[in-house]
Amino acid sequence: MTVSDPVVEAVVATVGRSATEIRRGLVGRRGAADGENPSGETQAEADVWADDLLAERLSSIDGIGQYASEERAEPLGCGADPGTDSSSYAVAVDPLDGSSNLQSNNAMGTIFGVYDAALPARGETLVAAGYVLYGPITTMVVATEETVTEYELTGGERTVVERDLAFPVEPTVYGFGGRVPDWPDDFRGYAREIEDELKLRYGGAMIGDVNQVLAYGGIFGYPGLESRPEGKLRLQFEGNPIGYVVERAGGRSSDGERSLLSVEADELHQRTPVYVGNAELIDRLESTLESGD
Ligand code: AHM
Ligand code: MG
Repeated sequence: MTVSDPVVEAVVATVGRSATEIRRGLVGRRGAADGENPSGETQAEADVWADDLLAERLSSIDGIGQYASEERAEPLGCGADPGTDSSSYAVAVDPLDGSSNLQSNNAMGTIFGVYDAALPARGETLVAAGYVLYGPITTMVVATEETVTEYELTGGERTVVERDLAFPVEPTVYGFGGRVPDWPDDFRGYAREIEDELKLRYGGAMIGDVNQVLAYGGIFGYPGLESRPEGKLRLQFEGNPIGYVVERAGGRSSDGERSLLSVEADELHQRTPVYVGNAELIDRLESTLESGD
């Protein structure tokens, strides 16, 4: 099943084909690279390598005017400016989400968002978003204006495993990032309630954790912390694309007050608290944070 917009289809096909190579290329690249990313985090060799590979391929697609990633300070201009040319899109990528899991050999992902605007941009300008999950099987979830589809990836080919992916009605699992003593009191109160209702599943890679929430129903969150109120995850590369996928699948996303897709984008690497999951759980979270209980 292909995506109807040819530029989006080219992005999806490129990420899908590259994923098999990225997975193979992780062997021997688990160590730290010399530099830090623009968020001040240590980069793994694999982060830098996957970014270079995706930059080269995605920036050569006709109709892509900007390539931006968590691993590079500025967007790469590679065609007509998506801010002024309506036939040009920008693509934002987290080449290896959860790359600290390389050390322990746990799940990781690749995230992408296709924006009909110059970056940084609000999530409302996304025309498609998705992610690859490097689990026991390599899968890809793609959300467009029309639908959400899950594929299995083998040898560069993508095979549909689920059409019209939708949130399970009954929530089952939850995962919250950050250390409990660093959580603000109101979020801690909410988390205590959730602990009594759902089962903990947290693996340290947002894509692995969000994919479980999509499969079983529930909530994933990386809250604003006492030590860092803006949280850890980045709006352009993580919050927006995942918010788009979750909302297209019938769930809700939030920064604690509003949909992630309506958060104002001021800086390319800006961070945001991220909450995604079944709508009623996100509604409840927003009411709790609003009342400060
Ligand atoms: P990364 O994209 O640089 O690897 O960082 C983001 C990751 C997310 O995948 C995950 O939700 C979070 O960081 C885990 O952080 P923590 O180790 O604080 O639980
Ligand atoms: Mg990430």
